[in-house]
Amino acid sequence: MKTVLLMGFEPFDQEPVNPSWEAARQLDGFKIDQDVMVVARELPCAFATAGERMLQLIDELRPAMVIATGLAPGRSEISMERVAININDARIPDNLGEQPVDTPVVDGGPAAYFSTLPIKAMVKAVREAGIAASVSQTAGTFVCNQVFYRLQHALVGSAVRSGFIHVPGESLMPLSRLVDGLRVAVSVAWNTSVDAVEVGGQVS
Ligand code: PCA
Repeated sequence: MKTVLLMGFEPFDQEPVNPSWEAARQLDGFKIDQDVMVVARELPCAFATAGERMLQLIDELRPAMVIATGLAPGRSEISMERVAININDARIPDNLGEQPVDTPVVDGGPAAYFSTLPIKAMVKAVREAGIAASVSQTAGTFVCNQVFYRLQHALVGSAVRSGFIHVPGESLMPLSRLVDGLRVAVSVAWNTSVDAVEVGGQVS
């Protein structure tokens, strides 16, 4: 049995729940096909511990694909992130009270990494399921971007594809729709080796 590791975050910024983990946990044990299963795990929302926990999970579970998810409270669409950047710039303290400003995620690392997931195919499939989705050109500069960058840094050059999905707050997308959308996104990510070419992007 192969594993697709799907991660979500604990609550942060005084919110009682984080829909990224609430949705991911509902997909724990979901079989994408006969020999591929989703394993869901929760990450702490702290610069000092989130990346370490993620690397531990990869070590322990030896996943064939890794998808991290996090909450982007103001967004109304499921966002397939294109790029992780090598900068921490926290607007608020994390759950351990740390608030790094303009520090690198990885000292001496490249400026950025691209997702190795088929993000356009994922957006297309989620939209076809009637659920709002888009490609996002920034995962921010808080803990989610840090985890995304460290994930891509750890797996660069490996056969294990990986990436990040930001999810809307619960007032903008009910949890059941989010679970449906993530299920589609994860399945399509696994089953698509060459990304679709779809017009998108932003002029500015
Ligand atoms: N969202 C935050 C961190 C944890 C989460 O769910 C972010 O976008 O960085």
